Amino acid sequence: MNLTVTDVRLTPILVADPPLLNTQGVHQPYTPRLIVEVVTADGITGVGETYGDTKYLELARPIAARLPGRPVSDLNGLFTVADEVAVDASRVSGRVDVGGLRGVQTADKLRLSVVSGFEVACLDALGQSLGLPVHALLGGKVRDTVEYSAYLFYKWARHPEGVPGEPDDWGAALDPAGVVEQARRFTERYGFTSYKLKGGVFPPQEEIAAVRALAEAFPGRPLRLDPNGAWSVETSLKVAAELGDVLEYLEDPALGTPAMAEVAARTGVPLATNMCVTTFAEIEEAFTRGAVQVVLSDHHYWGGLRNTQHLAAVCRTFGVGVSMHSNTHLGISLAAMTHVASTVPGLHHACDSHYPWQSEDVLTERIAFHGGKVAVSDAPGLGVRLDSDRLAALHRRWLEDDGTYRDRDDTAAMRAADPAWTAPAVPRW
Ligand code: GKR
Ligand code: MG
Repeated sequence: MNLTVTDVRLTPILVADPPLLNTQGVHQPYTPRLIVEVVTADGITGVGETYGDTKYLELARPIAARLPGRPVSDLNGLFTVADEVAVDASRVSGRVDVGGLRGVQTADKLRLSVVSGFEVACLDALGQSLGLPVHALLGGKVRDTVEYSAYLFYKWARHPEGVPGEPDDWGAALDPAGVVEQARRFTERYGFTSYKLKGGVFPPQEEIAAVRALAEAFPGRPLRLDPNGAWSVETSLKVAAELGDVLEYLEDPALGTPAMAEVAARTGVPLATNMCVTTFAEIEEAFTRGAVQVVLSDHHYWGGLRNTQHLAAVCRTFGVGVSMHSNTHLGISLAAMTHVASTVPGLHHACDSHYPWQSEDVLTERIAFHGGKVAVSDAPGLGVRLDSDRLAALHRRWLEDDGTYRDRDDTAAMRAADPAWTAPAVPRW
């Protein structure tokens, strides 16, 4: 067996995304993703997926160039290689990360997000070489299925007039009835039994009404509301008081650890985050101040599957829960999320996934949800196969794009409908 990397292919693509609303604006009709292929001397190809915006691509290229000749098993070496690559200062200084949802952009956060795509591809190649599933390389699964929640969004029926985009059959969801209807469809199509509503779009009373309507339609089911830090401490406390009896947790009601700590100190409703704990350096303050009760990992920005396991271990040590949130992603990332989630003990909350919103994928077979769960694959590697024709078609879309969609910008996308739109000041309410 020869585990030496002989080739690395990077393919940026644009994938169709519906007009989902969030506090920043609306999803673009096409979202950039980067597909990573790592080829070994034995001709085995491992696949990974991460953000595909220009700043990630710029960093992925020099890292890819340094991998041939190294073994795919050298996962720690990926971090060393990434550290050797300089990050263009203009990509990080004074910029906010991931549409403003992950604090200030730093060179380290950029590097970790890129490393995650290579780590997953190397694990896939290594698993295929050894005849072992990725979960076995991570120490073994402790469950056979991973539960996901329906990820509900306020949504327009279609992208704004004059904007290209693929049609979808989800319809609009702009009020409590629309949200409940969307949740019903999620349940019918995928069997989800817990629900997360992306908030921060409408005034809190309207979003409270939507969660109440969900509680009536699905009594006893776990519900979450995530306004991405759009509320003040006082507003967060009012929402917690009004919805405390039906919420599993409130996700990032207020922005930043100090505000979250204040909310946490004055409510019994658990708080979850994927915004104020996004790096290992942010853990100490958040945990010692009791700011969060659940950390939602995202293996892309935590630097991969093994770092997600490390995060889970730290959370366990401090009695803080762990689960996962998601961003627009395809099946390779869902497979990776499922493998790592299967290895995490004490996963008490369903992970969320954007995958049902993605009508397109680069796999030969879509990953299926049954009863809201994904079965953990025991096939070697991730257990997925790349469809090279689909990959080429989505790459062609990226090549033909004039640059409008190569960098995700929900605020700019909203301006197509409302030219005066600017991302609202936080807190908005
Ligand atoms: O896709 O609109 C979105 C989400 O708001 C995403 O960007 C967030 O990162 O889903 C994420 C979250 O849980 O905050
Ligand atoms: Mg969130």
